[in-house]
Amino acid sequence: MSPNTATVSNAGDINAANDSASDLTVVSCNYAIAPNGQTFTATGGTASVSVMAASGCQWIATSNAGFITITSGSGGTGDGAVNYAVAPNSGSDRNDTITIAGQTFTVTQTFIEAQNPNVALASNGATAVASSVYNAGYPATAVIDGDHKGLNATQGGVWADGTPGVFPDWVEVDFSGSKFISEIDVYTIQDNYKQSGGADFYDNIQSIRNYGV
Ligand SMILES: [Ca+2]
Ligand SMILES: [Ca+2]
Repeated sequence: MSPNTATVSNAGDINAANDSASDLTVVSCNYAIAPNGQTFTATGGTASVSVMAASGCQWIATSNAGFITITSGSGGTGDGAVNYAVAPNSGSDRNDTITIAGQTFTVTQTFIEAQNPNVALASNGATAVASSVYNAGYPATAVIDGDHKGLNATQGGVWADGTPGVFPDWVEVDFSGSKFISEIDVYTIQDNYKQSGGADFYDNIQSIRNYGV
């Protein structure tokens, strides 16, 4: 039978004149799903979609992406549910679909880096400049080397300004593009660093007092 045609007949009736039909009802299957989409974090997870259909109306569900797996309910008749799983996302933000009973269900998944990177590291693309430097042993780049266990830069230590007693001084770190910042840690001279044969350094008087983003 053509999808566009409904035919009723009585092939066993030798008297065609007796065939009759007072009325004819043809049920068309309409489908709906709820919700129409869902967002997942980078860790992924599982969820369910409800399918609403009249009794006797068949439907199927097909994932259109490798990271979306239908775990149960890949097809049914009448009302039903599709359960699916979304894999962890270690790449970039992504979205794709499941086709359910001819409807489009959209899965959106964000990407969050597995670790919280220190975006103020030269190795992560940061750069640093300062208002002045004490000498080449205390460059601005000392604050983006990831090491705060010493005094001068060769020890992993500090930036120091070149204008003693004159304020303000500043050091600026620029990240490699826009970043979401959740935490800022400022390290000063290693706690009460004692210079061999020289002056002691106390971080309560030699430290950055203010910072901002
Ligand atoms: Ca350092
Ligand atoms: Ca100064």
